[in-house]
Amino acid sequence: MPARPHYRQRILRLRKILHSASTSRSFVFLTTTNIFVIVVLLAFVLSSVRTRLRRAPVAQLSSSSPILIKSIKDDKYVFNKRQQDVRHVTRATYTAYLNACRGRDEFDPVTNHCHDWFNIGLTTLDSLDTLLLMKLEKEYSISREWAASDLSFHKMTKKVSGFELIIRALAGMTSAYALTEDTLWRDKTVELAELLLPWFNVTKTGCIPAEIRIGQSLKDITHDLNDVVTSPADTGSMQLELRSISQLTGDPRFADAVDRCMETMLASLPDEHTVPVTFNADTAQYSGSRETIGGRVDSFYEMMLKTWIAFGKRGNDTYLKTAFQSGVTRIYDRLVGTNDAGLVFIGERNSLGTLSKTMDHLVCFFPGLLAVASMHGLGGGLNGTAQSDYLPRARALMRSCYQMTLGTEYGLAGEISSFADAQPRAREGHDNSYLRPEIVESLFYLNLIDPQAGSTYKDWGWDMWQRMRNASQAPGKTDGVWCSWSHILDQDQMVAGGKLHSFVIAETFKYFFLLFDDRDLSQAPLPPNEWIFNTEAHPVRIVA
Ligand code: DMJ
Repeated sequence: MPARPHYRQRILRLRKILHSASTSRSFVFLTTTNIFVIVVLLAFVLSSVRTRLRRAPVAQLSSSSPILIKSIKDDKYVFNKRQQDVRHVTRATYTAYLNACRGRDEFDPVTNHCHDWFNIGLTTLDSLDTLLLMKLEKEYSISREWAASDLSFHKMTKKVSGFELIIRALAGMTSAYALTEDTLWRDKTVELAELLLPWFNVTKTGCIPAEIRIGQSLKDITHDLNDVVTSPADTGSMQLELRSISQLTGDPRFADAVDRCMETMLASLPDEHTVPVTFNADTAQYSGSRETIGGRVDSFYEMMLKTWIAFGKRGNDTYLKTAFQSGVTRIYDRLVGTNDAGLVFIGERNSLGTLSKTMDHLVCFFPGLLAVASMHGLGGGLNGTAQSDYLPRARALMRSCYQMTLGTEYGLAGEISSFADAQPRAREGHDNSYLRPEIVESLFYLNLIDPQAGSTYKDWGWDMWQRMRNASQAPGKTDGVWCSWSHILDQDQMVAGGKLHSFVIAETFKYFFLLFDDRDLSQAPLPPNEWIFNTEAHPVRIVA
């Protein structure tokens, strides 16, 4: 740092004096003024060093940081034909987004309309690691350039979902940093995490409210407390992400905040049922008699297990493992049914206690999660054969989820499928396809983890992909640009379009691409014994 101009002359004078002091005994010439100048200079230097330490690297990497040192370019593996097709579709869809809506959150591939809810180019932040894994270098570097020059979190002027911001944007950037070690992503990650942190201090439990305003001063934040009514998924699924920031920076505040919330949430869980759908972040009370592991609850279960695994299954985290295991027991006691064809489903129990004969697309993350749990020794481990063991349960659910895609000609499962008949089919009124990831996500895990997998799950995935490939093409667009669909039960009624959710590239395409990889568990990129994917498919390295 250059000395301020008005100090220059004094410094020169001091130099002269010190020089003559070294050659003669003229040290006595150090006058009071000069001593004063030295003190001021020292104070100035010290304070600027302190300011630097305060501003900078929160981002100093702790020595145990689980950073992947891997140049994706050096990876010699050649993508096979199936992967190349997924890559082609990803490139086409992402390019259509860039052309129509670069810098905007999401887009409709049919109309080219842009949608904003965060105002931070969400699709870009959510897609980074997919682009890297697929070596879509041009698309990645356009995205990086945009982020370096235009990404500003202060453009988030409206209330936004803290959960979605964390699982998609924050985690997207953290993973991009883990894969590239590009400090742009580290700095942006830390900047956003700092803006999020005050929101863990506004409720009585220390849990983040459902909706937050980024960049608002803490004084104003307290006016938004009607957002304390939230859901277990929204509030209790960010431990992995925030702990990772502490791992990255060596600063424990992020982990402390989210751990405190999670401990409260688990300590207040009601005994008899599965996790209720509503959580009050002020009173720590759960409410709602509907029972489900679909929306509002899903990732709460997922993150108990994944956080326990990601941070080395340490003793202090045993509460997460135990909560997950008793959650699985409750789910099987309360929500599991079998249809006439013997297909197992996880339905919903309503306030009268009746179990629906349905399964949500969102629920199909669960077979994959059970497989991960068994790989880490839970529920009978990889050799479990008992009915209540996790891997046999995962296989049975996986079959049902795959069957949900066979209910229409197109390989598209609806938001909710009915299991009232032998063949599950999208339920009327819920027969929309947003190209969600959960079924292929579970296929990806089962394929790598299940010792009995053979080619079954890959074959199912390929069958799904081909049928989706025929059905999902956006009308009038370049080959490979996919879009959402509604009314998928009836070919004549099907309507293309609506916003393409950022999770399609972040998750659906990524999981297909990884499922089709020919390498086995020991060689696989991002194998599930070394990496944990957050609920939006962003990889986090497991701490050994
Ligand atoms: C994703 O944003 C995440 O997987 C989330 O946990 C729930 N659902 C969507 C995709 O369906």
